[in-house]
Amino acid sequence: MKKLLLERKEKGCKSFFALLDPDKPIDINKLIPILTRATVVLIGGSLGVTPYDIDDLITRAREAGIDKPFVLFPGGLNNIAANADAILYMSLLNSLDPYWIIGAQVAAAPIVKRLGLEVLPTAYIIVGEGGAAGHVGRAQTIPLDKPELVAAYTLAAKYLGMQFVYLEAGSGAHTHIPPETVKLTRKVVGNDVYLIVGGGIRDVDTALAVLEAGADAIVIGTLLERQPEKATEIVETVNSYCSRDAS
Ligand code: 1GP
Repeated sequence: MKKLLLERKEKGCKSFFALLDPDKPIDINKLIPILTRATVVLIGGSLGVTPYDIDDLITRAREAGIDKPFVLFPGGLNNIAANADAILYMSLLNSLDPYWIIGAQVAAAPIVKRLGLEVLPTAYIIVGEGGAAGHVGRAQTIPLDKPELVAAYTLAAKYLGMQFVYLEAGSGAHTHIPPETVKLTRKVVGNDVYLIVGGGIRDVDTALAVLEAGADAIVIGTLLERQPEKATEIVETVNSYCSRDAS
């Protein structure tokens, strides 16, 4: 999984993470055009999700022919499930509660080991509204007009050895992470951090702006069910990046 993402980055390709929240109604068949084009399928949610829901969803998706890596995006210990391939092993760096910085990770570690999940060491940084993740994770969210703080957190993550950094505006956020923030962050940390950006991305232009500013991957959740045709347009744009660079 990690290899797949880093190889794509190396080639100048961008990646599309399709996020499924098992707490919301999901019609897998309707999502097939998007999920078959996605780089990975993220699964998780802040509320109301059990490992059984996640395992069931992965089984249904595989039965529907979705042959993709399924990666846990855990909203808590209740999101660790055996059928997944890998886990974003996240520390919410700007939480005010040590539980979300290291407590949950200690409790999760033996379970992750027992299940044999591939681990992607990930800093999770919440910016702006923050949504349910910000509330549940007791984040001191970074103001949208303070890109230098986002860059400083990301640099700290890099110095702590975290290879992946997820900049989160919150699911369904009215304002996504500004491309200028991504650009400054990329400039400050260099190219060796894998930058994932999500929350409130709803159209091709925004997706492109965020990717061109330096994100390696974007996460799309809300749009999948609400406007699948728009999500399909975005995934196609993301996937055209490799060919665009080659031309
Ligand atoms: C949420 O970043 C993800 O954790 C995706 O956000 O639902 O707004 O696409 P959206």
